[in-house]
Amino acid sequence: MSAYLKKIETLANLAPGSISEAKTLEELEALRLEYLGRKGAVTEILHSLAQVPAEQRPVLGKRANELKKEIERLIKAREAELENEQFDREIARHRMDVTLPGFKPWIGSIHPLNQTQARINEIFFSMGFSLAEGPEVEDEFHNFEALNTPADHPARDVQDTFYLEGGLLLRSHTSPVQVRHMQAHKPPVRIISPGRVFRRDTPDASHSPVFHQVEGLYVDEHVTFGDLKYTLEQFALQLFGPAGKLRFRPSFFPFTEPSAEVDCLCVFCSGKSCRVCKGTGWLELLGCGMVNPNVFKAVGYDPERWTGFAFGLGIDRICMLVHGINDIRLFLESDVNFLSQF
Ligand code: 2U9
Repeated sequence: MSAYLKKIETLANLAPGSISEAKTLEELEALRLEYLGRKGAVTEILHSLAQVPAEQRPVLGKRANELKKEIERLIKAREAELENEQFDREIARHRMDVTLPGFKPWIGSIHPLNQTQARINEIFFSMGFSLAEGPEVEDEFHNFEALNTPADHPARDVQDTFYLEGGLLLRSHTSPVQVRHMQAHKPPVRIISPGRVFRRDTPDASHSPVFHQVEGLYVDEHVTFGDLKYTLEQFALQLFGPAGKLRFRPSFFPFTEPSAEVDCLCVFCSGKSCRVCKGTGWLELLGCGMVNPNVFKAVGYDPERWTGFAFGLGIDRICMLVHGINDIRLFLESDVNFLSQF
């Protein structure tokens, strides 16, 4: 065998092993240069073909070219393998476990008081009432005077009301909204006024200096206590379902005469007596009555022609009843753990 052919066969034996052992693309590139580069072993063999006797050149030249092609093919194949391995490693590095529990997106919720207020509004809207709103800072006329609550009435005590400078105060109920509405509109009137009210109470589980009311007012000719009863009974049925049975007890408010406090049959024990109704079988729901003629006089309505009923309820209290919440202060604490339950 000629020395030339020996060189070719030595390379042909060596190259496949060394190429398949290349561990990285860099190592492979070094091998490519070693065999096929400008000064590479295969290139040198091809160059030195000129020194081979002319009659052997076609056979040896063919064999040398085959070797070159074979090495090129092996390098290409190994390159593809190494690239695949690198790709697999990348994938493994970024792999995620799709069986892991996902992150729950943080979604806000509507405050329970707003939910309860929206529900109460909806019920009265369905009965033809519309919304009336007014300022939280009021004067003594609209908060007390016009509501037949004279200057010596205990409700006007500084112990009960937040007084501001200049004869102003934080409204202690939403009734002044109705007073303003009547001053601005002729009867008939069919409004509800939900909103925030303020009283100087020491906070505890059932008292808060800031709480929420919905009051209602219905004024027309020939309005009776029967209309009031029916309206509130329908309200209770819509709010609590068939369990919403009412009981009216005589009471007193300066702005209504006659007046009543209204209890709902306990929705937790159906009147059998339980912890929520404190053994009475009844839950206090709201206060109401026929609008006192003095209130009509104060807003310029003729009390001989117009009659009306009014009612007031605490949204916080109803919301606590509906959801079994035992502390009114939770509504103002902005505790996400509490709020996100609703
Ligand atoms: C006008 C005339 C009369 C509104 C009324 C009540 C009875 C009542 C309480 C319920 C629980 C307040 O939030 S609470 O503490 N309210 O008992 N409110 S009658 O009477 C009015 C309102 C406006 C012009």
